[in-house]
Amino acid sequence: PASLSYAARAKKHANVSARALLETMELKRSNLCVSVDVTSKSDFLSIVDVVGPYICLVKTHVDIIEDFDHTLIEQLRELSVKHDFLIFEDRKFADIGNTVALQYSSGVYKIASWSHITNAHPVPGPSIISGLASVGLPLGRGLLLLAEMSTKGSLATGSYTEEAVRMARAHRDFVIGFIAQRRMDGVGAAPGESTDDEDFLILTPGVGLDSRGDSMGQQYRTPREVILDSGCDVIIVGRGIYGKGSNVDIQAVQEQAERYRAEGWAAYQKRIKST
Ligand code: UP6
Repeated sequence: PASLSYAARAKKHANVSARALLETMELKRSNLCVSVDVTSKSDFLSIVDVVGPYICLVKTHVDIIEDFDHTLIEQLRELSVKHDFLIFEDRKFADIGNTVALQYSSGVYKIASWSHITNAHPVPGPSIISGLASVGLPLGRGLLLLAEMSTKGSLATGSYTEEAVRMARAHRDFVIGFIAQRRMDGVGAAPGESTDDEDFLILTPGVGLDSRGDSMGQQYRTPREVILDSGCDVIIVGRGIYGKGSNVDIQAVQEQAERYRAEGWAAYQKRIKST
């Protein structure tokens, strides 16, 4: 899949959300997902509105918003229609099937009702996928497994990563890909097992153009390293776009979104031409 265009992959993908994401990427010429990790509703919405034209996906941590109420979700959905992007709640589920099904469907946030894509740690084993699928699959949602992390000293390496890919391979109707730092094609496959027909999307956090990390273990690579050298599909950028201070400079946010979109797309074009 690394050498195929997003459009060609969209045509073949069986999952509704994966297909919609790939189509949006092609249409908007964007493999940029912005991670909007701010704590006020008004900052959140103004950032989403200004980056909207440049992105294929918005990533949320809805539980960090101080003044959350469901008008936020309504406005986010309106913006997703206005600018044509999908929504990814970065919930990182990690519990038993029954509990994650409740956390996904219910509570204050009702994530499944508005988030096209969410993610889970594979640590509980395959039951986390069936628990989430019982809620998400009838709604046409997609799940990403965290096969690797961007942080220094991450334990998600080696056989853990391989097991994550095997778990996904057994649930390809609902698991559409991974949070990872590189392509996972064929990872963990048995000798002689053909994985040619699988197409997992790789969404990659830890992306920055002006910094190599933060003081809390985050590590950054450039869009080119991520998309061209490592074969990932979507760059996830947070502070590189909305800044670090408490005051959001909306003009600067727009400029950075444009810049990251252009970098990510150029790296993708180079990749599909070079293979
Ligand atoms: N994230 C990572 N690394 C992972 C998984 N998820 O950074 O391995 C998430 C963080 C944050 C975003 O929860 O929302 O991606 C990265 O933000 P940043 O670009 O501001 O560092």
